[in-house]
Amino acid sequence: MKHRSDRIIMHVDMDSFFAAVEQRENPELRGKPVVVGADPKGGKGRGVVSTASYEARKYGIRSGMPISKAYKLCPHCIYLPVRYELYARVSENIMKILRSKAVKFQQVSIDEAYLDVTGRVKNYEEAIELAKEIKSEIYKKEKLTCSIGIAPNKLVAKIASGYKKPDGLTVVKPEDVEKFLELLPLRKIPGIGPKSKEALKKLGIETIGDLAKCDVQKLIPYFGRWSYELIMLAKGIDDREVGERRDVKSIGRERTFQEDIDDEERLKKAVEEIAELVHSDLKEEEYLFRTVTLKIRFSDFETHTKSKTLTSHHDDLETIKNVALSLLSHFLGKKKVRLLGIRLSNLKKKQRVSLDRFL
Ligand code: TTP
Ligand code: MG
Repeated sequence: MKHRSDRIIMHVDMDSFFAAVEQRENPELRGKPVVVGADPKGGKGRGVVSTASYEARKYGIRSGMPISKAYKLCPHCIYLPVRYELYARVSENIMKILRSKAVKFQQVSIDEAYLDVTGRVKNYEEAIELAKEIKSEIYKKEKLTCSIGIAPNKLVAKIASGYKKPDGLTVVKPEDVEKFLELLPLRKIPGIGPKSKEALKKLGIETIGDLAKCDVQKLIPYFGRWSYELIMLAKGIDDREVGERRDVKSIGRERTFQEDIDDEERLKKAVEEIAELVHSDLKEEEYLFRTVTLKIRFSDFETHTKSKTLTSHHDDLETIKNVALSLLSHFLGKKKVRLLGIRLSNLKKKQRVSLDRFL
């Protein structure tokens, strides 16, 4: 099997996210040890730490730790409750920036995402420039720092983003993957927890490098079919695509043009044609929609989406066309367009006349 090392993937992870947002909101908290989580109630509190600022991590406080233990480690730390809605709003702004930089985009949690930037950048040097641009745009707009890993696949990009934190930028080119992973502890590989670690230790395997070199037959009794995968990962081989998680509740089509277009009439015509395709998918699935999203990618790969949610459900082609065209009008006259897409969401299954009632 041939494995791909021709992609350039970024993993972006915000630094001490909840605590950093709190420090941004209240300047008095900056530079101080802040713990976001359950109320410590003078050491008697139940519940856990959501996250701790880097200043608080110096005392050994970590995400998931009982809040009572955190309090013992640092009674004078500043303890704050979780304000999830605030962080979710900030997250949305950040994801919007990240999505606009990627050819393929996948948000994996409230504060991290993968970006496939292959094609948008020609090489790792350009990828580094793009990563710096992302960091400075996030900082300018949201006053928050992030850490970025750049690598030929998701696995290595993820390990790289955590390699130097906070405010890190770690680049692992294809030819450096093996060397980068070799000395790292096994727990850096997602899926290897304390139990697997123990089993591997008995086999004399302590680092990712040991695992990469090991004979798969040795692992089979312990890990079964997963053994092959494990060795692949240790070698830094990972062909998983970066993808917007399939929302089964949406129907979409997109088109990349043979050549970039800036002629308005042609763009409008393309929107109408895509609308027709989406409409026929919609009919096939027997759905009604309430939200129309237009996706546009310019010739420099900058990508935007804009949505409109209607007050009631529809299923007709005219509505799709009209809404999509009005969304398109926001983007006209800017730059040449490389791709257009339409997605329908907020779907509802068409009510079938039940056989009972029919009879
Ligand atoms: P992480 O990215 O794992 O952690 P972090 O952003 O706080 O710190 P780092 O600089 O190491 O990336 O998680 C993102 C947010 O998710 C975190 O700010 C709080 C929340 N979270 C929890 O609520 N509980 C948990 O156990 C973890 C790990 C995270
Ligand atoms: Mg984070």
